[in-house]
Amino acid sequence: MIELRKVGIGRVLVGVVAVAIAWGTTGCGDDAPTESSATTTGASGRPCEPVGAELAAGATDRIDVELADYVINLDHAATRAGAVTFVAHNIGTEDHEVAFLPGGGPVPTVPGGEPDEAALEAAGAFELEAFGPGRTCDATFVLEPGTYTLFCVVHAPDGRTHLAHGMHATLTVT
Ligand SMILES: [Cu+2]
Repeated sequence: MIELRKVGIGRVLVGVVAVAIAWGTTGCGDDAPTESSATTTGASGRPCEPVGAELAAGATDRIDVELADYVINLDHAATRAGAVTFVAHNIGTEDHEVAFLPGGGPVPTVPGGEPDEAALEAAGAFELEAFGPGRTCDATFVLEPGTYTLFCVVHAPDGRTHLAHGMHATLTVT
């Protein structure tokens, strides 16, 4: 019950600050690359769709996030509660996203390894949508204290998710 209550709080928070990118509303995890609309030299794949730009001016921390095939590296993995800007750099060769699971721990999956969309939605998961190699994309979220699992469930060429290839990290918010 305690876990459920925590998740409920996270969901309310997300509902306030990140309605537009709530889990399950955007076809997250779709692996089909869209036609490139790159305007930056060397960039490809999906364009960046920034999140929370209106919150960025009030951010109290900036975390640089490197997205590689298939690793998420945070330049620091602990921060304070409040508005936090994530500057995500896709240095890999595939599209990558940054999804957040409030409460931390393993990302729920269904048999076969696909993300459990219903469980993620119930947990208040939210995300910076996938964007292509060579791109940098910003997302600002208001974070409550707690642990968050950051992960990517874009599909690799082998059909498995990037998460299944180990693409996840942990962020601690105090
Ligand atoms: Cu990825």
